[in-house]
Amino acid sequence: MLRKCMVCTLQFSYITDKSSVSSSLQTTVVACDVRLLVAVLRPFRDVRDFGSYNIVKPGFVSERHAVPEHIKQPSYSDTSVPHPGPNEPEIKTVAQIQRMRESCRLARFILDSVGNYIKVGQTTDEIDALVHGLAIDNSAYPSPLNYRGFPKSVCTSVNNVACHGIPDDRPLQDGDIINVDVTVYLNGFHGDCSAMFLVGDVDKDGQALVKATELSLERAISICRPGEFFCNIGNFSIELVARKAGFTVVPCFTGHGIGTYFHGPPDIYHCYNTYPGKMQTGMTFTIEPVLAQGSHEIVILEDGWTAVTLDNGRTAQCEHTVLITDDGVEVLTDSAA
Ligand SMILES: [Co+2]
Repeated sequence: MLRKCMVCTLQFSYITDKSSVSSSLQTTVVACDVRLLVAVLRPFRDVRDFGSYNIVKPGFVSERHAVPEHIKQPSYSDTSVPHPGPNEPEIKTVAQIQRMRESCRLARFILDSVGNYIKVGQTTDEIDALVHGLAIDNSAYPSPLNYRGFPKSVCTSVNNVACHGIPDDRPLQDGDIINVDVTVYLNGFHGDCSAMFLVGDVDKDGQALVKATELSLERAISICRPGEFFCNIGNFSIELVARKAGFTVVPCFTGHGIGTYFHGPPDIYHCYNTYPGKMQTGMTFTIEPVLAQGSHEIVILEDGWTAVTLDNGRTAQCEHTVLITDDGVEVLTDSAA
């Protein structure tokens, strides 16, 4: 989900009114100064620093696929505007949790099925058709379709596309890394997961990026339990793994609460943050870090969705929906679930 990140908020307060920035934030403001300098100098940097891969530009987007009338549709399927979610993180009942399990299991099944077909020459439009067909065949609505106007049934983000890539006619190339993000709406509940796939021979830098991203998600899940602060997902797991591996966390994409709504509270920040609140038994939310090879700065293209890195470095993302349980956490979108 796209949000204005905490880091950007700090930059903004610096530009408009320096005196309003408290002394405790001075270090961050200095860091912003350094980043500004890096941004100015970046055009002189050689893109080959990031390894061997193709820089992706959006292609032709085909017509969206139809959804048969018997499929239960979410609030936004016609209007593109979702009903608001709850104001606070929701504690789910046993019956609601069972529904979440079913939608999450289907999302994972579709993601795994599509992953088996990914190969050089396949277009992301073909991946979209597969995801759409599998959702419909299983009586589910592909959640991204028309969510705030998103034109297709799945997000496919390749190489320098950080998030929310729109499936199009670009054939996958040898050496691409691709994130496929599948969400389905089944029996009134959304289940959401994404994974990275390596296309053909991916260079060492790309492989290391994907590995670190997967590890950061694993670490984040490992700290989840009742009483844990949401902010520690970013502070004590994902940032540490990313930095140790030499990558940056892209702050503007957050995990989110999920249920009868696609996106709701809590916000799950993957970067250093002070987001308030603790996990409680019965909460369901996603964790979906995006790690970048270079700068964390992102540009949204004219289509209003495709988020690319400013420096053309590659990114990787992976995602699970989790349930907080009395003794820890259950990964609802795990392959084995
Ligand atoms: Co998500």
